[in-house]
Amino acid sequence: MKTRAAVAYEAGKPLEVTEVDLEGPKASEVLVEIKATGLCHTDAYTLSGADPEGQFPSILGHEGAGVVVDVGPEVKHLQKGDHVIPLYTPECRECEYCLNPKTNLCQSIRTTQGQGVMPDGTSRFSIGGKKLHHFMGCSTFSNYTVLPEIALAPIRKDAPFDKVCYIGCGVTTGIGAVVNTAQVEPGSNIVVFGLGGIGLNVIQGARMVGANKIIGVDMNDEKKAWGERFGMTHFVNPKEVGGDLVQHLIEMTGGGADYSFECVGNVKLMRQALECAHKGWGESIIVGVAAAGEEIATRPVQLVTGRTWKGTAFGGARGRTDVPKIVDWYMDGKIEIDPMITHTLSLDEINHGFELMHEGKSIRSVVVY
Ligand code: NAD
Ligand code: AHE
Ligand code: ZN
Repeated sequence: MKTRAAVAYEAGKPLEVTEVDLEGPKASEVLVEIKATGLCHTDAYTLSGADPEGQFPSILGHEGAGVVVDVGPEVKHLQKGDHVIPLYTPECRECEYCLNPKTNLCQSIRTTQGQGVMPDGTSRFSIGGKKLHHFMGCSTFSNYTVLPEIALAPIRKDAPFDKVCYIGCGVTTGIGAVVNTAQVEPGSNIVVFGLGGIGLNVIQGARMVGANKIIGVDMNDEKKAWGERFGMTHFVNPKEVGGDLVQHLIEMTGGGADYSFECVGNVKLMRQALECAHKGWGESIIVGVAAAGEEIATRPVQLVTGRTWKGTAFGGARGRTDVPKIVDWYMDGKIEIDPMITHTLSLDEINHGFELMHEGKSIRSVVVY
């Protein structure tokens, strides 16, 4: 079939919206009509050329929601008409990782996913007979896409696609980092570096679990009001801190953060986030994705004296199990999504969405097909 998609032909170049060819689903695969997709900073990161797994030409996008329109042979759990959210972290429920309660990182299709192809090693997308790569196993910047069944979470039919698509990455990553990875206890003091589409969800997750001080750190003063809107209690712009930022945060938290979260992808901030964590027990969670070649550093004594450095992917969530629950949280008013979706665009306007992101003017832009 033909479908409209935004194609990333080359690193650092705008996407080109065009008609592409899409092959139907093979065994254990599902054809999905994507109704809406968010634009995450990770899409911009890969488009920039800094992602060692970046493949070109490709169809980016990994924060979608849509409807099953066809299923391939051997599909067991989904049928036409089901509403779904694509999962860049699938959940096969069979691999060594899925069977270990300590991780959400299903590895059953991770290798081919990173190569930009389906689990059988081929692509379903092409243009003029030339192969286009899939991205993060999702490629939601295409109106229709094919995914393995294990990479789709079924969701309730009354959930609005243009809002719950954000649960496909940003919402789950931020809230999950708090609830699953850090397991923040009520009364904890937390520091969040970067108040974008991920950091604000860390903030609302911290509010949800009853954190005490929720301190947001961002270079953009406009993020102060955004943070406060979702539960931030204090705002710090590093440019306005006279002395050392880490010392300042330690003083604000009365000895250090119980939990800190780096939601930017900057290795210097990762160090500051670790070092503002409380001696003896503070945990720092890396959420941001840093470019190839970047490395983190700290004095080992920071860990010797009881701080823990952790990372999280997709907020530690097991998608097929947890995503439907997060959709319920949204539908029940337990978490907010609507105010964070600052811009709704057509597919033709997708490059404008990336401009808004780079200019710091959006929290989330969503493309509605
Ligand atoms: P975003 O662009 O919406 O937000 C980034 C924020 O960081 C902005 O508010 C910006 O002003 C702020 N910032 C930039 N430099 C700063 C600095 N030096 N000090 C303080 N604040 C600074 O991005 P996003 O969509 O929220 O994504 C954030 C990061 O999380 C990205 O690296 C993205 O790739 C990553 N991410 C990781 C996962 C995961 O599973 N681990 C999932 C989604 C996104
Ligand atoms: N390909 C990148 C890694 C990027 C990365 O860490 N991705 C996160 C999700 S970001 C979503 O917006 C992730 O899921 N990581 C787990 C994994 O298996 O990659 C690089 O730099 O190599
Ligand atoms: Zn993302």
